[in-house]
Amino acid sequence: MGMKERIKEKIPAWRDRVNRLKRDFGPFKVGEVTVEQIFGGIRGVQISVSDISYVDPMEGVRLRGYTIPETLALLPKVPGSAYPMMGGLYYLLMVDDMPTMEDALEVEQEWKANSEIPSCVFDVIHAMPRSTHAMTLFSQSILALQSQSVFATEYSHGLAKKDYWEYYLEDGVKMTAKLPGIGAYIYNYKYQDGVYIPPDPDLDWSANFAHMIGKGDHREYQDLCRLFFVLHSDHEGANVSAHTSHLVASALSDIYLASAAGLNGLAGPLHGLANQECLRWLLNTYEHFGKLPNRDEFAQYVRDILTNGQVVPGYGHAVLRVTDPRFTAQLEFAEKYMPDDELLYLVKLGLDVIPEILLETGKAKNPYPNVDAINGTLQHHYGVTQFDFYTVLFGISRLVGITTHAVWSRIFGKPIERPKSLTTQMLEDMVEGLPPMGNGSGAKE
Ligand code: HAX
Repeated sequence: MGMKERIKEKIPAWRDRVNRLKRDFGPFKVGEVTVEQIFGGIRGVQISVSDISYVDPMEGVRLRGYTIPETLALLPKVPGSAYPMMGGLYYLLMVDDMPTMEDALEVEQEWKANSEIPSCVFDVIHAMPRSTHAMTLFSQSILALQSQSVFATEYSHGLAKKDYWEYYLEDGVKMTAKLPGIGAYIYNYKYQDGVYIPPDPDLDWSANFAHMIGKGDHREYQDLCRLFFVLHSDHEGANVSAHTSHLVASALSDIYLASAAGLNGLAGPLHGLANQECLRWLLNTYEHFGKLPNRDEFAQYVRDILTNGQVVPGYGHAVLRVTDPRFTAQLEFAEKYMPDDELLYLVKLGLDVIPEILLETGKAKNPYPNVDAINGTLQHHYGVTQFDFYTVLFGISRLVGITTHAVWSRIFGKPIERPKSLTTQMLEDMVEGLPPMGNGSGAKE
C-alpha cells in the first residue's frame, strides 16, 4: 500500500490525539520563558511538537521512535548491500511504520518516476559563477523547481484545508526524487568540468548519487551514501533548518519555498556548514605537524587552541550530552572499510584526547564528538575532497525529514506562526523593583 493511503488511514487517530490536547488542555502550561532564554536564542524553550524525530540528550536521535542502531538494523536493505534503502527511511518517517521491502521499493520506484530535472534548474546553476558556494546553488535549484508546485497551483484554484497535506506530500515526493540528481549536477559543475552522468535506473536513490558523481563502480562509497543519507535525515523539529522551513511553510508557502529557506539556515557555520570546518581543522592539524602527531603532541595542540579562545570543531552539541550515535555509526563503517586512513587515526586520537581536555576546562556542556567530527573524513577517503560540498550532502538528506515535517504540519492544520516580540523597556518594566536573581549564564562582561 502506498504512503498516501497508509497515511490516510492513520490521520483520524492522530488528529483525535492532537485535538483532545488542544480542546481539553489548551490552558495547560508546558513551561516558562526566562529573560536569559529570550536573549539566549530561545534555547530549550519547548515551543514545538514533532513525532517524526526526537533528540534524547543521553541516547541521540530517535527516528519515529527508533534509535540510530535500531533504524539501521530494521530498515529494508538494498539487495546485495548491508545498508538501508532511503526509500524505506522516507516511508518510516512519513507513515510512522517500519516499512516492508515492498514499501521501500515502492517509494524508490516513485522517486525514479519523478527524478527528471527540468532544464530551468540547470539554467539557474549555469547562470552563477562556479565559485558560488555549493549550498547557494543548491538552494537556488530548489527555488527553480518551485513553479512545479502542485500545492501552489491547486491552492490558487481553491483547496479545503483538510486536503492541503496531500499536495504537500505530492510536492515532497516529487522534489526529493530530484535531490541526488541536483546535488550531483552541482558537484560536477563545480569540480568536474560540468560532466553530466545520467541516473542509473537499476540503482537506489542513495547509490544513484554516488553513480552520478562518477562513483558508479565504487560499492563502498555507495554504501557510505546509503548510511550517510539515513543518518542525516532528521534531528527533531526545532533546529535551525527544521524550524525555519516549518515557519515558512506555516504561511502556506509550498514545500519548495520552505525547503530552500531551511537549506539557507543549514548553510550557516554554526549549523550544517560545521562539517566542512571539521575536515578543514583535521587537515590543518595534519599540516601543522607535517606527520601524524602522538598523543602528547596532539593534546598540547588542542590545549593551545582552547587557550587561544577557539573552539574544537566536531565536539559539543546544543542538546546531546553523549557521543552522537551518528558519529559512532560512521566510525564503525570507517573501522571496517578504511582502518588505515591517516585522517581516521586523527579522528580516533581526538576521541581519545579531546573529551578529557574539554572536561578540564569545565565550559562545554558536552565534551563528546558530534556527527561532524567524522563526516568529512569518510568523504575525503573516497575522493570527495571538496569540503565546501559537504553541506549539500547533508541537505540532500535533511530535506527528506523537512518535507515530512511539512506534510504532518498540514495534517494537523498547524496555523501560521506568530510569536510576540517585546521591547527592552517592557522587560525592564517587568523586572522593576525585583531583587537581582543571579548571574544567568548568558550574562557576560
Ligand atoms: N570547543 C571549545 N569550546 C566549546 C566547545 C568546543 N567544541 N563546545 C562548547 N564550547 C564552549 C562554548 O563556546 C561556550 O563557551 P562560552 O561560554 O565562552 O561562549 C561553552 O563551552 C558552553 O557551550 P555549550 O552550552 O556547551 O554549547 P552550545 O550549546 O552553546 O553550542 C555548539 C553548541 C555545537 C555550537 C558548540 O559545542 C561548538 O561550537 N562546537 C564546535 C563546533 C561544532 O562542532 N559544530 C557542529 C555542531 C553539530 C551540528 O549541530 N551540526 O549541524
